[in-house]
Amino acid sequence: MKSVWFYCVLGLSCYFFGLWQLCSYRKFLSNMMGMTVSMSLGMAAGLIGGYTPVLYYSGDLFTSTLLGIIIGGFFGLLSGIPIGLICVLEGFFSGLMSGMMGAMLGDMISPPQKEYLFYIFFVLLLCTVSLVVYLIVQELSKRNIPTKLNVVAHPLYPLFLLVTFFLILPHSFASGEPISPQPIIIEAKEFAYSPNVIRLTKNQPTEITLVNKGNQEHDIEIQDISISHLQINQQSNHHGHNQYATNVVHIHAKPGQKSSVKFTPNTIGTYQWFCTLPGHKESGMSGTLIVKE
Ligand SMILES: [Cu+2]
Repeated sequence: MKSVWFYCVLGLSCYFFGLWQLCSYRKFLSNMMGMTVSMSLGMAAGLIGGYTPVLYYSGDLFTSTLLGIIIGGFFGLLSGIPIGLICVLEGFFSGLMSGMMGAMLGDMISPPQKEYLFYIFFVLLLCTVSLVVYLIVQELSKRNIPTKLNVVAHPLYPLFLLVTFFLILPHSFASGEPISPQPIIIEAKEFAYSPNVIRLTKNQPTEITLVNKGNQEHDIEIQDISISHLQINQQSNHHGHNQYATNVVHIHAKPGQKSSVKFTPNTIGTYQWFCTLPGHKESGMSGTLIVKE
């Protein structure tokens, strides 16, 4: 996930450039314009800033949202400082909101999609900063003050932005690679699983399908495993809902049927799974799941 940091650093540089311009030319902006500009800057930076904790606390919605609020609020507050106290307050709350949105959204999507969302947030931030600079340039030109920032008012500037966006487009996004989960198929019969050892990669979406080739009902239960984005796809099941985060994976299939679940394992380790039907585990229906880095 190196490229995520790339967008973060690039986004932060853009933000501080915009903030610097806002500080330098504050006196040429009306109060209304100053407020709007600082709030937009705070919100755009809050989105990307609030999103970063997700890189460390994926699956822990509370921590990532809390940190998102703090980081977003900080950027919003910072954006309001050049304008005044009211803007500090306004910026703080708008940054807080967008930080929270960024963190929540970031935690709900699957890891390969995170990069795209970072990219979108970055584009949003770059556009906001460009617009801020453009507004400043307009005010300066009204007063006939020469500035090097005129470049953003150049007709070719949108073209420059387009080329930039294209060049930094996430590679896999540009090549159209589908974001598909790693598929695992486990067959069950009386009283064994095949295979009975499976290996998954941490933070990579997975789809496990249980194919029941036996004459009795069978299931797979993996307990005490930290997972997120659980999606259950089975007809005859009382767990027929989507859960955000849990620590149990349960797949159940009637004789001759199959069921599948999608989830993302969050921590490395070795886990045991087994069939919960009475006596099946003891008869040999158990297996091992290894989650590696
Ligand atoms: Cu069984």
